[in-house]
Formats: sequence, C-alpha cells, structure tokens
Amino acid sequence: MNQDEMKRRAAQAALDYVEGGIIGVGTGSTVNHFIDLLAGIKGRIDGAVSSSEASTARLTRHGIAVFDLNAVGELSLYVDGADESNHRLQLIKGGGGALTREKIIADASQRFVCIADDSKLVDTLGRFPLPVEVIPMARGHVARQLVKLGGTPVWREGFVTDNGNLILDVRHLSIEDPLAIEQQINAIPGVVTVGLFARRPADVLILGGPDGTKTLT
Ligand code: ABF
Repeated sequence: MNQDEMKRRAAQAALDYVEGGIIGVGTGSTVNHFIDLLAGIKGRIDGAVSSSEASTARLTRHGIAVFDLNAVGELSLYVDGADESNHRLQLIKGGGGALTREKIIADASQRFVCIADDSKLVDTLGRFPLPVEVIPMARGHVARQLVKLGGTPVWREGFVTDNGNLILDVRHLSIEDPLAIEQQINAIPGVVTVGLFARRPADVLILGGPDGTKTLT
C-alpha cells in the first residue's frame, strides 16, 4: 500500500466525525482526499470554512458552499493534515504554506481532527523543517533571530502565501519544548505565524497505515 492510499484511509475515517453544520477544512493532499469523500455526504453539512484558496476551489467544484469565518463564528469541527505530529498531538504544519489560516481555524474550532499517514508520527518534532510565515520586509530580520535560536532558516523562494507574505523553512531546530519554541518565535516582530501547533494541538489524530487506521487522542 502506498502513502497516498494510507492518507485516503485516514481521510475516510475522519468522515465519522462529521455531524453537520459548517465544518472547517484544511489543506494538503490528505485533506484533498477528505474533500473528495466529503462530497459523497455533502447533504449532511451546510458547508465549510476553508484554510486556503486551493481547498476553496476544490470544495466549490464539488458543490460544497464555502463560508467566511467571520460569518460563522465558532466551528464544532476542523479536519486538517500535518507535516509531523508528536505523541501529545502537537504538530508541525505549513509545508503547504497555509499555516496562518490553518492556525486561525484550529483556534476557532471545538474539535480539531488531524489526518495523516503513519509516517508523520515522530517522538520529537523537528525533522520536518519548521515553516514560519513572515511579513516580506522582515524576512532578513526574522531569519537572523531564528539563527540565534539555533535554527537554519531557508527562504522558500518564489512562494507567496495566500496572505501575501513569505515563508522561512527552519531546519536544525531542536524542538524538545514545542510550546516554548512556539512562544519564542511568535514573539519576533515580523512573524505572522509559526507552524508549530503546540498551544492548540490536535484533539484527535487519525493515522492511516498498511493495516488500517489508528486513532490517538
Ligand atoms: C496542511 O497540508 C499542512 O499544514 C501541512 O503542511 C500539509 C500536509 O500535507 P499532506 O496532507 O499533503 O501531507 O495540512
């Protein structure tokens, strides 16, 4: 079984959490499976709040209404992928560049169900480069501060976020204490969002693997 099939399994299992109303929908190849499967039960929901232009386009193609978060308020459910998760369901997200909207929707949701293939579960976060969204004029300044924290930031050249900002991918950070690192990077002027989801981790992690799915809470 390939990785994509394992992602689809996780996405399929997440449908069990869909109870109705308007749900939050994230971004990425695992979520693309979720959106395609959601289309099969779209009569059960009123619509979605989306974390990216790409997911909005996919939802719309399936005839699922997409709402502005401001028009909706708190969401009962958010389904999204991740680049890494530890066993406490603290995540690295943002490989797809949609981390800011993802963090907003996660914070606005009562339950965050994260879906991934089982290769994403790690003991310590940080093998995946940590994405940081920055205001364009602050790119150099933020990069220097990240070096002081022990990281090696690399500018994701040619990529502009849906919010018109840039991404620095930070390698070699030792993320033993995800909450502390999240707070430290958040405090650097010019940082819009750090892709560490420790203050607001996932509530449920569904991992697709060769033998089915495993759910961590
Ligand atoms: C989003 O998509 C991101 O936060 C994460 O970067 C990525 C996961 O991608 P995939 O599902 O394609 O592995 O959820």
